[in-house]
Amino acid sequence: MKIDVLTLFPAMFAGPLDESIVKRAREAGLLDLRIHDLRDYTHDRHRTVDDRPFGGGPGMLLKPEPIFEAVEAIAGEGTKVILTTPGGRPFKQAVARELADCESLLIICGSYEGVDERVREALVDEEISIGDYVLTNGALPAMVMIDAVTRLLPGALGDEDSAADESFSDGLLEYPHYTRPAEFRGMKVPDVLLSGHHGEIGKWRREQSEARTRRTRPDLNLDLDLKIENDDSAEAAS
Ligand code: 21W
Repeated sequence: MKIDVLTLFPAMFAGPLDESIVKRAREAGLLDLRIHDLRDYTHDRHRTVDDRPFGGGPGMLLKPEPIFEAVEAIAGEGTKVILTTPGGRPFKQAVARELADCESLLIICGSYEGVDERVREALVDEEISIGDYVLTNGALPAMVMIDAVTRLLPGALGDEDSAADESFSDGLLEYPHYTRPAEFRGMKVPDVLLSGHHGEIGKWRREQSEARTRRTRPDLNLDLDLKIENDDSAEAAS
């Protein structure tokens, strides 16, 4: 997969995408990632990328010319063009899966108060936000999306990581994990985990996952109630 990023802050991308799984995916040729400086697509002495909004008001907008030039130079026929913006579609795991199926993405990082509307109208296929909080620009959101998408590329995760992912796919939060020692500073690992009874261990983990999900993510509860009922009936039937 190819991902191009258009940003005013290319230096922010050095580091997060040169470590861990994303680094490995790039080295393995699974991910071809290229960071482009929007200022390289200006022609004036001051490398101007922003201007004041028609109609007045505070703040500056990204002007259309450099973005149009950059997208026309970088994007191919089948490239999906994404704009990071606080008003975009919420980024969820399902969105990451959709994007991971694309051959080529171009992520335009929003900045300042926004971009000239003609960029959206003519260039952008999809606007995405990573959550309801205010950041300074779209560089971190771009990195978050790249990280989430990259680990979904076939071959990006080692076998152990892939297996661990399965336990998330039932929509519950993770149960508590322990490793050695069995007692640490007076804190004991729950007996059931040392018992060797795999049926009991599975039941305990399920209960812990459900309790945690109810406590910290009550917004997921509608789904959870249905799931628990369905799982119970499935177990009873088998
Ligand atoms: C912050 C840009 C605020 C524009 C109403 C009208 C990209 C982001 C960003 C930023 C404004 C994402 C205003 C989660 C984020 C991003 C910078 C709006 C004032 N209000 N996901 N105009 N959070 N943020 N400016 O901040 O570009 S994805």
